Amino acid sequence: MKLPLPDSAPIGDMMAALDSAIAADALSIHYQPVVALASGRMVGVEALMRWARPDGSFVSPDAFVPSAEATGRIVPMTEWLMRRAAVELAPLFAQQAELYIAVNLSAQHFESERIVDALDACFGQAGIAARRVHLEVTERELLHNRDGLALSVMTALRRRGHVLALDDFGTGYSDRAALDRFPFDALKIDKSFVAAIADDGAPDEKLLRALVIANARRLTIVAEGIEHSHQATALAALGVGYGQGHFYSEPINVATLADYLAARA
Ligand code: G
Ligand code: G
Ligand code: MN
Repeated sequence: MKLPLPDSAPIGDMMAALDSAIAADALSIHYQPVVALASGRMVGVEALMRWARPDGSFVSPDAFVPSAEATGRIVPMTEWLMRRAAVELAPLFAQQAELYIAVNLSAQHFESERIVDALDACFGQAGIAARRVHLEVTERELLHNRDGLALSVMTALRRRGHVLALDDFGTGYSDRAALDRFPFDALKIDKSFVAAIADDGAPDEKLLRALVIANARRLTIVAEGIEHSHQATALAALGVGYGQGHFYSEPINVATLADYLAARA
């Protein structure tokens, strides 16, 4: 298999290349800081999978995560990510008692209880408490829920102390129904709502509606895709507690993350 493949390569080719990538240790993790909007303090990171081509560029997760999900590889890949992240972050987490990591989960993770023990095996063993491991899931992933299994997996995760966040809020068909059916603690406002904040800080009607929904359920709100200071200011004024985006930091590797934290300590 010749790399790099175009992002539009057929799924079989993509998976064969991905298998070689795993064998060649070409997967890595970038972490995007999440900050408290009022103070600018970093509170956590979102872990984002990266697949490096030999030339140093990255295959977009949008190109390989869907095929990994379709072929079942997302489960071992996520377990690899969790194990690696626990090792990479353990020193930082020991220094900064309040930091959390958010991991993106897929539909398959809600088809068995395997994820509950996998989280403990990866993070618990590394001394990272469950409350410091947040799990992000989109409404799309939960649509596949069969026999109430997703609900029991989520309930088990919460009982262990994990924090559950509904990702990409506002882009699903029935995000509100997902909030009513499943025990979420937090909601991540999709970047399209943040991008729609006008230069004068005026929010879009849809953003206001999303905030009403979140506040009525007392959910923690994290805004995604903050690129400009006026967006951060407007979101903070609207009562949004947390945010992430290029304005604060792009997703970065663990060494850069350590520098970022040191510079802001
Ligand atoms: O940085 P960005 O291009 O990283 O990510 C693109 C998309 O890929 C996002 O929707 C993100 O949630 C998804 N993604 C990144 N890493 C992972 C992962 O480890 N697991 C899953 N399921 N999705 C991921
Ligand atoms: O779908 P999810 O929210 O998990 O994925 C986050 C995605 O958003 C990743 O692809 C990440 O690289 C991207 N991202 C992070 N910060 C910004 C930003 O400020 N602007 C834009 N457009 N994308 C961002
Ligand atoms: Mn996410």
